[in-house]
Amino acid sequence: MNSSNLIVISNRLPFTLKRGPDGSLCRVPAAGGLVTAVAPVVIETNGTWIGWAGPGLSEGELIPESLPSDRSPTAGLKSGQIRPVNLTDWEFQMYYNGCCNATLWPLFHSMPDKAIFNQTYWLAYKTVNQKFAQATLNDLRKNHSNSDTVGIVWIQDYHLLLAATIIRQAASAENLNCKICFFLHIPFPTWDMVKILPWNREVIQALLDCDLVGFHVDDYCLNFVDCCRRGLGCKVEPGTKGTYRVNKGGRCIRVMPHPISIPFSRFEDLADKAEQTLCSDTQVILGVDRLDYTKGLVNRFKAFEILLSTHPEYINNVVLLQVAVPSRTDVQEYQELKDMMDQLVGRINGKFSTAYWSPIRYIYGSLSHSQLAGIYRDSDVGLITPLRDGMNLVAKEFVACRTRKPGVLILSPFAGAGEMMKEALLVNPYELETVAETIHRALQMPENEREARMNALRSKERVNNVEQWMAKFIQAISELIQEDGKEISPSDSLLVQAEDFQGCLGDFIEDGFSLALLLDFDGTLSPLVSNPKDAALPSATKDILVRLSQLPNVFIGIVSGRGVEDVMSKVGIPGITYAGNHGLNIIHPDQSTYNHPIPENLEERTQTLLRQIEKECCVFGATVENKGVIVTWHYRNVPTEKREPLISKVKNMVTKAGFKIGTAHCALESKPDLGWDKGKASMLILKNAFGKDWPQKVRVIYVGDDVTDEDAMRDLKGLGFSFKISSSTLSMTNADRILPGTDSVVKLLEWVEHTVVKRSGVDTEIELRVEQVQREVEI
Ligand code: ADQ
Repeated sequence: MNSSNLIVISNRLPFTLKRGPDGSLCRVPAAGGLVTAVAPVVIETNGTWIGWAGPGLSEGELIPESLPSDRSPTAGLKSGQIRPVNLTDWEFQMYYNGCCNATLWPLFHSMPDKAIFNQTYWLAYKTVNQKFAQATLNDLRKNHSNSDTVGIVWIQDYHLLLAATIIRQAASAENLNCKICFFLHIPFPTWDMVKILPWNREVIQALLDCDLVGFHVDDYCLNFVDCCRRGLGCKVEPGTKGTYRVNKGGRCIRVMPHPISIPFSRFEDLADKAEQTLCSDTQVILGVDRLDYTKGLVNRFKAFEILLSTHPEYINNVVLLQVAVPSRTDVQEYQELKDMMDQLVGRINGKFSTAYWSPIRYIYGSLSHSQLAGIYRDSDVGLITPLRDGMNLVAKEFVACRTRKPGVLILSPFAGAGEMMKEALLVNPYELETVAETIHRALQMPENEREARMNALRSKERVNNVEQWMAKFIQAISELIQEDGKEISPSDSLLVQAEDFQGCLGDFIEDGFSLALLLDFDGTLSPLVSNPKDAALPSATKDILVRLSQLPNVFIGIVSGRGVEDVMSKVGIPGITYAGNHGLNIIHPDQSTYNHPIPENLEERTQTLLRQIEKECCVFGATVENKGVIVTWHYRNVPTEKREPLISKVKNMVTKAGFKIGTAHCALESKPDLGWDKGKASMLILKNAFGKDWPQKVRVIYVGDDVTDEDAMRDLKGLGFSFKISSSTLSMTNADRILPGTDSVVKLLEWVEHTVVKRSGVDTEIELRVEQVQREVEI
């Protein structure tokens, strides 16, 4: 990491803050493995740690320096290296308790029934990701603007899935020298799960705005690259050392399995020094977890109950010691789990307890690492059976602490650790009888087998410790810098390559099908301009549309909000379909027309409204456009500070006159509620051109940039493929893909032309060959 600084972004800072009796703040160090491994590198590279400081820090208050007595890994982190991000109570509630823990956490653990999908949560999540990204950008601007040193931004976990997009867009625009990396601490689920998330595309796209993405194990990498392929149509290739390379927008994103671990020797030391904690007259089965439904505690207790019923010899002789740390106590699912656990413990203890013995000892609380080390060391069986878990560090801590006698580890294969620690007894936590039998096997396991299994586990974990995890990251990032150079490549959203279209449309444009291109005009074919009258079709776009219109089996329709005559004269290509006024008026290639029925006196009412808007609201550069039954008021030229009152005034007039309000780019429209839109018009155009069964005959590509295009994108979903033009990949849309601007539409049209010509070329070749064969047969 020569000439680089490490900038870590995590939901929380690597310590908490406590206010003393005199009102001053002091740091309380966190002792997790991540902090232990990462903090020294942040310190050594004079890097930065960005995170939420907790509710204790007031706005503008400074982070205190560490106390002289602080021996933790973060002690050397100067307060100037820490950028606290402040969250309001509301943000914390919606972003953390809401989106992170009630939406993403259950879904990413493949428990969609527990997930809540809520727009407000999601908006708060975006806002908070924006805050973290801004804090990062401030740091990059200060230290890495046109600089030789690379800022290695390392985003941690599911709280910050969107931050990379915001960072990359600004960094590429401002020439900030950085590489963006991401590490996910929880599982990355299958595409079937991911697509349940209404905002899945934004999430995948944002991860692809990184340079390097790490997951604990290969399974999660495979799930992720599968989502890139199936969700965004990316090309994926195998890389070196078990990595993958995802190609998107001309960039290559490295995806690597990167199993996290623990500071092994620290746990070993703690175990050596820990006091005797457990008495030795009963065998102890140990569970240590945050109280979380993913950790499988209910199943574990039920399996233990089965063990006591099927093997009564354990009554009075075996104890299940469960330590459960209170977690996310504000979230309802967790409160319900707590109640369920209390009842379950009560029921099982009530059923089996004797005068001197109870089967379950249940600690609802946190223990220090040295207390934990003692019980890890002195228990007999580690029972770690999550239903789903990113890695699970407890399994590794248990192994590290077996310094006196081997003990047996029972582990769920649904934890990342299960993929690495094959010498443990692996058991499916959903099969309760099998779990009970596995506990029995562990309790009865001969010493030799215990020793062989535990020795193998310990020697592997000793090497694959968290320091090695950090070293692997540094190695990967150094290789990446060497390969790519230091400069940040532009954001995906600014670059579209032919291969991207091949990925998403390659299979869609099939032989035997015609192709229909339905295209919006302003902002799609022609770049947006301040006066709509000045909009023009660029000559390159026109040339390619003309060529496409002459190809057999290619149909073109222009679907615009402009009046139909207007858009027809702007495009000026004969032999294609034009739909104006959002589809109210259509002119087919044979010059036949469709005009949507309009109620009596509608035009008169519209003209009255038009005059009123003209008189009262066409000030400060605002103009009004008369489109018959649609009136468009443009405020693009109105100074920003003068817009708000005018917009409300126009909205009021439109509603009072009994019309619907439509919003467009710097424009408001008054529309009659005719139950007609670009979607319905598109259907009509396709039916008219190809008949009722058009979906069996034609492949439809729709491209638009406007809110009114969303109707068509929604109606064509599943029947065609749509692109939305938007400068933000984080915008909500019914479209299948987002394209960044009108330039990318030209690339799309070029790709379509190339593909269609190539295919018909191949067809012709085949026909020629068939003819030749037939001639030969005749001779
Ligand atoms: P967690 O879900 O928190 O972490 P885990 O990996 O088991 O799960 O880490 C828990 C940590 O909390 C351990 O270090 C353990 O010692 C500590 N702990 C547990 N119970 C405790 C108790 N009663 N008292 C004190 N400490 C206790 C997330 C993912 C995991 C992933 C880690 C790291 O969900 O899958 O392994 O991040 O990436």
